[in-house]
Amino acid sequence: MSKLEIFSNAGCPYAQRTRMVLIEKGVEFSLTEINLNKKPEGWEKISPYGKVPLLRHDGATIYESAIINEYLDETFPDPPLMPADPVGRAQVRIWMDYCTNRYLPAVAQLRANHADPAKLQQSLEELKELFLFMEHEGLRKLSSGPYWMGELPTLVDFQFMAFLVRFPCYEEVLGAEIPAECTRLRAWLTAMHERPSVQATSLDTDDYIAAFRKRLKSA
Ligand SMILES: N[C@@H](CCC(=O)N[C@@H](CS)C(=O)NCC(=O)O)C(=O)O
Repeated sequence: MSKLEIFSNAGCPYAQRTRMVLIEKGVEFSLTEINLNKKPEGWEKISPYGKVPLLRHDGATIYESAIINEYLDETFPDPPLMPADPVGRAQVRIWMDYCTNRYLPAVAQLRANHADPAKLQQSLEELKELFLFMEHEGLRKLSSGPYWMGELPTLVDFQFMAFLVRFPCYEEVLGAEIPAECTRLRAWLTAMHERPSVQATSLDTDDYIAAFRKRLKSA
């Protein structure tokens, strides 16, 4: 098998997405840990955006985590992480887009408003609406679980999970919560936490929380 090389950072959720998919695929790879506070000399020549994750494979350089993950799924089709039917694949992409363009901006708003109680409350309400939408328009309509699209995980599960493993930061520090009526979402989270790929790539929750507090202080 030709060599797969991933440039990563242990604390980066985007890199975690890709490491989870590599583990799910069971492919061999070498990992180079990049210190993002002191990037190695010549890094800009390796990574066009200066970011992790970045994959090198067969002489190609692939970057942007969601694109890397689709590349990995096409290159190593077993086990498949995309549904076989075009509608299913479209649904996966709709919810991956939701993660990037709706969920992530909502948690960014929470962080930005953390010091203003009224604005924080408003951001918490907005996040709650997003979770309810994920529950009712996504999970409940698409499958009976345990994963987003049914009995087997697909790319959308890893897309979200890299961020949901960090959700305890928002619960503990900012008082966010996944509404009790989001039973499918909660069961999804439990199922995802049990996957070896998630366990192998996640840090300790206390470490996430400590890093989060530091990040808010320096914001
Ligand atoms: N959209 C990118 C985001 C990647 C990203 O923001 N990576 C961060 C670490 S979590 C990074 O490398 N930051 C370094 C920098 O921007 O200089 C992806 O999905 O891969």
